[in-house]
Amino acid sequence: MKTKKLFLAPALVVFMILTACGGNQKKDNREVSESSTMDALEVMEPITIVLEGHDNMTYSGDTQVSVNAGQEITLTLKNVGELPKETMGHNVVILTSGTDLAAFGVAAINAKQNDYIPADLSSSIIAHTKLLGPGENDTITFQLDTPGVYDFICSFPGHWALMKGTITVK
Ligand SMILES: [Cu+2]
Repeated sequence: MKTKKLFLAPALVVFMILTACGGNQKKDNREVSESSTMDALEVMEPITIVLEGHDNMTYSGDTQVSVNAGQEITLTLKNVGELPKETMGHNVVILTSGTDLAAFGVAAINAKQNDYIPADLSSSIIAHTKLLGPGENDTITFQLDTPGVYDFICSFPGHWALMKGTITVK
C-alpha cells in the first residue's frame, strides 16, 4: 500500500500541473493573438514606390508593386530625361481596378489644358502626380483599401502604351 500511495501522490501533482498549464495555455493563446495583431500593424508601415521617367518613353524603378490593403503608399516620380515637358512630359496616374487603359489614354489626349488629366474620367483616377518636365519630381501619398490589381500609366499622349505598371493589393 505504501508503494501505491507514493505513486498516486506524484500523479495528482502532475494532474494539477497539467490543469494549471491548461489555464495558462488559454491565456497565452490570447496574448499570442494580441501580439500577432501588433505584428500586422508593423507590416502596415508605409511603402515607398520610386519611378523614373525617361526620354525614351519608359518608366524604370518600381513598376510592379505589391502592397497590403489600406497600407499607406508614398509614390515619387522623377523625370530624369532632358527633353522639354511639352514633347516628353511624364506623370503617374493611378487608376481604379479594371479601367480601360486605351480609352483613358485617348481621353487624356484631349485634356492638354489640364496636364492630360481628363476631368470627365475623374471617377477612374485614384491619385496622380503633376506633369513633370526634365529634372523635376513629385511625390504623392494615397492608399488602396480594396484587394485587386491597379494599373498606373503616364497620361501624356501616347505614353500609356509603354509607360505603365501595376500595384497589386493583397
Ligand atoms: Cu510619359
